[in-house]
Amino acid sequence: MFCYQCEQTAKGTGCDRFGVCGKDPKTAVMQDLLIYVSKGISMWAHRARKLGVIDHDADVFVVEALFTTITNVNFDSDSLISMIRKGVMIKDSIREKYLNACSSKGDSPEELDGPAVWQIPDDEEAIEIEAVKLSIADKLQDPGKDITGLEELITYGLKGSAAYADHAKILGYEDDAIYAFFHEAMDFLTRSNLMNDLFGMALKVGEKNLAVMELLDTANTGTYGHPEPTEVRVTPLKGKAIVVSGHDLKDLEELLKQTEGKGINIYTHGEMLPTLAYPELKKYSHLAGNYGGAWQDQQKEFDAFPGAVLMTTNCIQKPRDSYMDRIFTTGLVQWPGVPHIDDHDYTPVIEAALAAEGFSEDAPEKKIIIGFAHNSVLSVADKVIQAVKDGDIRHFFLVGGCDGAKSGRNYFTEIAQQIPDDCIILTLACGKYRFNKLEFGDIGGIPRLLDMGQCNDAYSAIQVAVALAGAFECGVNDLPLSMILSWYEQKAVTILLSLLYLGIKDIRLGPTLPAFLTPAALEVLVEKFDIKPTTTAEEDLKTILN
Ligand code: SF4
Ligand code: SF3
Repeated sequence: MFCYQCEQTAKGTGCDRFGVCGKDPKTAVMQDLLIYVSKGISMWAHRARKLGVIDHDADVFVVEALFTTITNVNFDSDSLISMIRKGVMIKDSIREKYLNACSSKGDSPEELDGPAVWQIPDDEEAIEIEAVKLSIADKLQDPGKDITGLEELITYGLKGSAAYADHAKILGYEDDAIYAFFHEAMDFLTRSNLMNDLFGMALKVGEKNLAVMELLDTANTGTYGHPEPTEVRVTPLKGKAIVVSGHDLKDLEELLKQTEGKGINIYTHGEMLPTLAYPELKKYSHLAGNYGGAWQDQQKEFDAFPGAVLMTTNCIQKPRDSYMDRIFTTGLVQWPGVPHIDDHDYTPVIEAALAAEGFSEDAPEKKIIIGFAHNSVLSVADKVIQAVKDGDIRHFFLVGGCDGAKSGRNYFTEIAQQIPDDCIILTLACGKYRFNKLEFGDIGGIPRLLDMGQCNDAYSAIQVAVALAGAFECGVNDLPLSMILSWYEQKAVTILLSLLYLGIKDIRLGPTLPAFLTPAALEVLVEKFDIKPTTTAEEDLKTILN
């Protein structure tokens, strides 16, 4: 196996024996093979589309396959093999449709090879041998590290976008142009490309991801209303309990409906925290608050949680035996031996919660304020703009992104703490748990810490930045705004590509730079976008504010 798609990759270079995340070699190569098969589907789907043939199964499969291979989503090689088998059938079917469309138009079909014609061996051992042959490890030799790194940058960006497209689809929001782009980009990756073209495509992924994040924003706000500033409890209440982690709002809603009146409190965890600010979700009185912090703390937190645990989307870690009988996955998340909930039937989760002890007493009350997505922030834009003009607000910092286990991530707590009192901190995604329970006070009634939501709510941050630039009649790069991003997995990659597509410069990225970007690729990013690694909180603040 070889995998270097996330920030915690072994030795900062690549996991080659076993994933630091817990991914075993078989799962790793099956994930690579799933991407390979998806490229085959896209090669045909991209060409078929040009002839007016759209295959929704092919569209959805490629998006789900990309999402499935994101860090900490699917650790179950058997389920991956089933997906690969299904993918090969979809590939053959879209190929047939393309050939038929060509013949009815009197066109001669293109002859494709590689992933387009790959066939799956019958027995599992042979599949594994093929998977090893087609994995990333081989590509590092030919076409080499520079090109492979950029191809992977594009692939990881697509993976991140696919997660957002999947969430939107679950709420009934789809966009054909977005599906078309996934196929176009996956097809592009099957060709030999020059570095410049690869950079161009990476920025195009960023551009299209803006459309995907907008679609998801429309899906979330269209279904559950606009998040509103909301005080939420971050300590548990006495009683039976279920904690829900991940990004999928629909899963939470269905669980809330099914637990109504059952005497079970529902808690959010990790990236589910922002849901407590959506009108159509917070109306449920048994949505009691948030429990715990970011994903990497789950093992000790779920261990101590006296109820059932539901993992929607990423990020799951190896469950401890202590809660193996009360943890469940849903959506594309899978862990071998963990029951998977299909079709939103949460009966087993509810039964496990009722069988568990529950909290024996109320913990001391502690609350934080969340819900500062674009609608809430822009509704007080006049006040914010005036405060900047009056010199009451000196600078805005966007400190957000993923969290992770590395000790270098203390940087993000330190910088949030050291940002001067006349500055506003915008935050989003799970990286905020490094500081979101600290006191930051306010500037003339505007809270100094504005939690904009999940990672996909980077869309909100961009909306706010663009609106501020409009009000001050300048470009986003001329605003008193600095972006300090923490990355861990591939959704952070796609957000970074979106920011680069928008021409945003001077982004500080940490705690380490991606292993898949070689010095040659980094040189281009530094030259074009002035992207910088984080240093120390003191040093970076000094440079930014001087
Ligand atoms: Fe290693 Fe990250 Fe890949 Fe897991 S996802 S195998 S930790 S690089
Ligand atoms: Fe966090 Fe996984 Fe990336 Fe949605 S939950 S940001 S790491």
